[in-house]
Amino acid sequence: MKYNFKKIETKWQKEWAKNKYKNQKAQDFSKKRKIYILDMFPYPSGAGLHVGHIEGYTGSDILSRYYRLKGFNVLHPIGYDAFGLPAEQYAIAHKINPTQAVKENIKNFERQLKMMGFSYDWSRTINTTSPEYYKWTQWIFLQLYKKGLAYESEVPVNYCDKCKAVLADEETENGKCFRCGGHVSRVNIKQWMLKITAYADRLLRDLNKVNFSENVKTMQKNWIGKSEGYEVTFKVIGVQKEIKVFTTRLDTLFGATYLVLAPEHPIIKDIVSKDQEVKVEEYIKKSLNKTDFERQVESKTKTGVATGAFAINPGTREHIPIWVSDYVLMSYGTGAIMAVPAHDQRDYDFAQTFNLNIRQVIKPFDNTNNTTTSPFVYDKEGVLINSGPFTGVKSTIAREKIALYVGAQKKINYKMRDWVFSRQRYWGEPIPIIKCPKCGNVPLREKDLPLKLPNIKCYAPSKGAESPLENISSWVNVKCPICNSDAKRETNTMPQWAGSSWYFLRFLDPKNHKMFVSLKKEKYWMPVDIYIGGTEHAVTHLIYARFWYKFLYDLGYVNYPEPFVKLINQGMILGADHEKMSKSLGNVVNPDDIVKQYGVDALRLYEMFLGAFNDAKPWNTNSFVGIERFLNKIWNLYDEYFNTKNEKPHKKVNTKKFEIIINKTIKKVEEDISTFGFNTAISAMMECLNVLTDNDEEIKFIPKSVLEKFIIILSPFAPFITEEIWHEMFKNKTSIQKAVWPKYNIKLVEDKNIIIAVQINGKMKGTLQVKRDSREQDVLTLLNKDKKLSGYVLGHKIKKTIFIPNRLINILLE
Ligand code: ANZ
Ligand code: ZN
Repeated sequence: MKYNFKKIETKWQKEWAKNKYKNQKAQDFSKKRKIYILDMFPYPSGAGLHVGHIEGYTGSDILSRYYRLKGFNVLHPIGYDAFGLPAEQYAIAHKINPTQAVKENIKNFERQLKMMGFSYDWSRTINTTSPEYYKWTQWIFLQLYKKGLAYESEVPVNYCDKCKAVLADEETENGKCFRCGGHVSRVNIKQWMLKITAYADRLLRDLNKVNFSENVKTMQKNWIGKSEGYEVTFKVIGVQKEIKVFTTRLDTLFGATYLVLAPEHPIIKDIVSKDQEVKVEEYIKKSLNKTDFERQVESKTKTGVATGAFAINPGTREHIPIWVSDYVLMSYGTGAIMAVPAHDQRDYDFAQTFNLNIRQVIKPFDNTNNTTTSPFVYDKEGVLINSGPFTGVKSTIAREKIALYVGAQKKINYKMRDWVFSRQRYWGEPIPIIKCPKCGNVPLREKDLPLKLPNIKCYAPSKGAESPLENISSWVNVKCPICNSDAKRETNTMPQWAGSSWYFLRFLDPKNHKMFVSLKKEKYWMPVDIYIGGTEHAVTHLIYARFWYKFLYDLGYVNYPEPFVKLINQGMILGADHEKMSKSLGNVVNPDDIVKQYGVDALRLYEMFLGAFNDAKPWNTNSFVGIERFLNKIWNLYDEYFNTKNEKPHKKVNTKKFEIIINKTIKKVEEDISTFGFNTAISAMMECLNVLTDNDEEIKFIPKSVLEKFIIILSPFAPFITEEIWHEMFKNKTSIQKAVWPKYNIKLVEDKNIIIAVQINGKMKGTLQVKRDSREQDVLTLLNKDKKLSGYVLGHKIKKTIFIPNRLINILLE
């Protein structure tokens, strides 16, 4: 009989909905041990769930179901991150309101998530675009504002000259507008900023407190980009001006043969010589249209222009030329560098292009001859040469000595910039600020939150560097809450990342009207024990969320220094062609189609069996055959056992092998789940099933408890078929979600003989195979029989032995 997944899965989908998913509800303050298992909540796009979502969500669902069976109080919530550009673009394209579009998309997502049997606590669902939710996003913004961590600043943005509109980075392609192909230039506009740099050091340091992959930690470290060096001052000749540079290699000062300023550097106009003025101006104009990213692209040919001015190298006292080049960024350090072409590749390329002086001042430790001309840029540590009083000093030591000599200051710089927190868009959280001509920026009173988005007809980006909200005069024009004069609302909205920076806290207390989360519930549930999602959020979201959480911690609203204890990254599921799934390649797999053809359990098992959880892996429809066979075999086994009448003739069957395999499998599945080895857990269950079904004659003699245990350990992976068997064959009245994870019998699992280590005087000398739980005396007897090992002891007196059963014996000789 073939397993009828369609009928059975539909039945349980309805049944679970009917009892309001009560078995997956998390209990606040339960005495049971808590575990918070969090998915990165989805962006509800029009396309519905992607097979990549299903991969991560199945993994977290297996964990959640497993820990419930283990007796934990599991919190496993889901919600929707629905503000942002894609929803707005979808709404513009389909000529519907974004609110409406989001509503429809969420409905579809929820249908699919429930179809998949994901055991979320559905009573805690949130949606970042609902006013009850974004009230608190706005509230957190106000706290940041009050602490001086939200401020306004002129910042360059992408601006399409043709559309006359501000573009997000992802709306530009190679310096062209994605909509009209027009030229994109950089213009400065006033933007809201969040001072995330104030947390740079803690965001870096506290990476020690969390269990993220090395890969993610490195990405975060690089993004924060801590750099320790010195600031040195160079005097400009002929004018009363100084140029400060930031360098990590002050030891190379005697090799600094010119200075370079970023084109935006304000000092340029004060120092440029008459004859270079026009050239310099032209160069500056050209480079201002490039983004910082384009300017940093490594290329051998550097561009630049001389200012005609000179500075004094404070080490050598030489006069060195001052240049302007866009490979120096205004946004880092001081916007000026001392160039050391012998020891820095970019400086070397620049010096080559413009025929500037190159002087070697560091030689490698192992290089004895004093080569002053080197074709290679030597950028490592070494010993100083050509450096006056510092010649012969090690580079690492020379830095401090030279700093004293020239009066340079120690300085720490970060690559990380403050977070640009405003968008000239409709579909985001309104920023709760009123702009009063007399009082300046006035924050809304907390009792006036949420500040709702007005319903408008046209939410396309407006012409000019303004938000479409600018045109809604009834919304924009207000009285100042302080002085009652005519004032205007801030019309920029928050970026896509705002709502996701704290959503994991709202799940703990989603209906609280007084606070974003109660301190007590926060204390009970946080931190998130396991966070699962793709690496595409390794920086951005994961840094923003850590930043907001630390900020709330400093204000005393949350209880821990870090929000996420452990982060697990699922690997990307590629198309069958090994390419990233995309509409344009036509290799996208629709989960609804798969479910129709093979069923939910099959899709869940298939995705988990495809490969290691964190590896990238291509889709391969052929492998469904094996999964289908597995499910049918399970069904037939239980059907045969429970539903066939004809007892087999009585012959002696040794059931010990069934006991052994089920105990081994329980142990293996348990270990694999706790290390996210879902694919190997499934293999182990397949092997177990093979043993159980090996001989048709014997099926009737399998102990019922073995079959029961098997169905329980399979249930986190395949919740539908197991629930059906649990009810219809084992005749249970409650859900398999209420079952208890079976304990394995260690005696049946472990092999009788084990290997222990043998040490003589604390040094490892070999190993011995002994019976499990052997006593010290037995081990010594065996050791004396061993040819090699007995040799170490023979003729010596034993002073003492240290014996750790099943692990080690250490013999100390006199
Ligand atoms: C002299 C020097 C000699 C440097 C040498 C390096 C090697 P990180 O580690 O990234 O902080 N630099 C400083 N400010 C810059 C800016 N605004 N734009 C472009 N480059 C800048 O790198 C610090 C080094 O990058 C600094 O140390 C400076 O070059 C350059 F053998 O100074 B160095
Ligand atoms: Zn006012």
